[in-house]
Amino acid sequence: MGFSEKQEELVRESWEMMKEDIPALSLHFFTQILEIAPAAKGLFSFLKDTDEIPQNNPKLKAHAVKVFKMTCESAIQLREKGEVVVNDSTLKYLGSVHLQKGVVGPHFEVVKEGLLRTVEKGVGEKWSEEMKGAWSEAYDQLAAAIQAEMNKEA
Ligand code: HEM
Ligand code: ISQ
Repeated sequence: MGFSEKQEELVRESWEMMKEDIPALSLHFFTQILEIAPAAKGLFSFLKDTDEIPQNNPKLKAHAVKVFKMTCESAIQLREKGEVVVNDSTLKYLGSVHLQKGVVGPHFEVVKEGLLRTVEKGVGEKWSEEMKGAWSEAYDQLAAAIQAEMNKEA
């Protein structure tokens, strides 16, 4: 437990690198998720009715970026405060969106794996076990906060 300065730096640094290549990495993120859990496709409004993951879809990109940005913010909070405190109304909103879309616990592991593979692709040679650990921890804490809100509402 405890998130170090080094870990926060690893997450920040890798996200900075990834920002240069959002279109390709967003696509990669979704591709990984659907490879692991093909049925997840039906959850996303912009994927439901297509055979392929649409290239350069603004909604798809925006969604993928939000997940990365929030995980990055989660890392910063973990370092500063020792816990993830998403603004109350954001958390309530995210809890209800995911609940309503039919997202369940195991999906969070799928998205985590997809996220880690995407960071790995995005940073290339900079990838390390330490970086993986930092992203994992930041994601897990954020996912726990969202799931706690989902459980409250269910
Ligand atoms: C929507 C974040 C986990 C599926 C969203 C939105 C955000 C978000 C910001 C957009 C809400 C909006 O603007 O309307 C996150 C974060 C996650 C997470 C930070 C984990 C830490 C998951 C998981 C799944 C999932 C595990 C299941 C595969 C969805 C779906 C939508 C959504 C289906 C609605 C997309 C649409 O059709 O418009 N999520 N999410 N999310 N999320 Fe997540
Ligand atoms: C979860 N929630 C919203 C958007 C997403 C994009 C990619 C992977 C997972 C996601």
